[in-house]
Amino acid sequence: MPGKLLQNGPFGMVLPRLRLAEKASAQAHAHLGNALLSTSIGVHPENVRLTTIVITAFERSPDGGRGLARDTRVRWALEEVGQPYEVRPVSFRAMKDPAHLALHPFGQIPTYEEGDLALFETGAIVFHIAERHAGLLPHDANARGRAIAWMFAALNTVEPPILEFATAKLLEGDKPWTSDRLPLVMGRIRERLDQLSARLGDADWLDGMFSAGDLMMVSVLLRLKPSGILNEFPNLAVYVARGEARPAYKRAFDAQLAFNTR
Ligand code: GTB
Repeated sequence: MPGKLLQNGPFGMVLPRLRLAEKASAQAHAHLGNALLSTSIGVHPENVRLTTIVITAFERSPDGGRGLARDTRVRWALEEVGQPYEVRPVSFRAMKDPAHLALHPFGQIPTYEEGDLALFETGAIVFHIAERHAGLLPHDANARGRAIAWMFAALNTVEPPILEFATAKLLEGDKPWTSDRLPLVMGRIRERLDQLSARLGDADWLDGMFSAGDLMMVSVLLRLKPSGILNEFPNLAVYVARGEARPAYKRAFDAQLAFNTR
């Protein structure tokens, strides 16, 4: 169910997609053992939507559609829970305009609009989606708490050195200190990957069933794929591949690729 370039009126594309939402919801309920009631047609009331979800994405992602921009993780979350969405492209210039700054104080993508709710920050957006729809957070309160902890770990503990690497290499690659700095940054990444690898062991996912914690962790680790460093940690490389193999990820990836090559 690829995200759609915004071109419909307020309720466009929503109802025809209910069948997919219904299927995803049923799968999610079976998957996580969610005890919430379903309607007679199998759609949980939470998943019946009359408001279109609209996210923003780069008008043209600098990665040309390799899925590294952060709208991909939001698309993935929406695909996992079977929620249709539309995508509004934003140019680099428009990102700093007052209209976009009203949605995102730091002038970035992605943003998320749903009726009168507007969100920024992918952590908050994915958490919101996971809270509202079955499929990304376990029903058991403790397991849910641990899944949320993994979301924070991905964003607060694992992603920072990865971003430092991207900054050192892409933005400051020509600076005189880069050759000294890069090995230090790589060392910090390796330390985190080593710890993560030890915790994951030979499990499929970080804590039982696939959750929003895995979605966020895989999304963060994907940024390292081109560097080859993930291959030093075979269980993490397989973990990332397992995430990429999920049908919802594939749909999200394909949608952002189509969007960036339209
Ligand atoms: N903490 C915020 C969140 O998680 O939502 C960070 C959002 C963010 O960094 N957005 C970036 C952005 O809008 C796009 S995703 N940048 C424009 C700006 O700041 O002016 C980061 C990104 C961009 C490009 C690639 N790429 O081409 O490989 C990968 C990731």
